[in-house]
Amino acid sequence: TTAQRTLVLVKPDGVRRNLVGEVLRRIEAKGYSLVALQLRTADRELLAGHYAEHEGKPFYEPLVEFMSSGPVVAAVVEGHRAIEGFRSLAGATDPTTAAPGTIRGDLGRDWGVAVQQNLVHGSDSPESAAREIALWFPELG
Ligand code: DAT
Ligand code: MG
Repeated sequence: TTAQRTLVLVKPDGVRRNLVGEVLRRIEAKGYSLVALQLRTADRELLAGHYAEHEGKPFYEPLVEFMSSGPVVAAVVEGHRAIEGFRSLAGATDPTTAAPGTIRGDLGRDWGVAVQQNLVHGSDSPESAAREIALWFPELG
């Protein structure tokens, strides 16, 4: 089967800027379905698990600080090749170079804020997706 599940986050900047509906609209317009959805402020323990691959990097501390600064929307999104497909909807990590038409390219701001404030997260592989879904939605496991 080609159906995949991916873990999507609308980061605290997206929630603060009232862009949750816009992000979910783009996901649904693409034809993906929501399997699970929650609004929640993540604690450092959850974020340490989520961003384990980045531990020790210079941007790790500010990233965890930012990600715990307010509520995020966490979603499990399902559809045909949804892992790669949502990464494509999101655009490149840096909003400056993210292509127009993408979430980060259209809506991301990089003036006066750090690059971690790039609105959304999407799992980058089937292994990451399984790990991240288990962290954020243990009841789905
Ligand atoms: P992505 O979110 O596109 O998968 P990533 O996994 O490489 O990017 O990094 C996770 C987050 O960390 C990213 O969304 C923003 C932040 N980040 C990445 N590289 C950074 C850097 N060089 N400086 C500051 N923040 C960075
Ligand atoms: Mg990543």
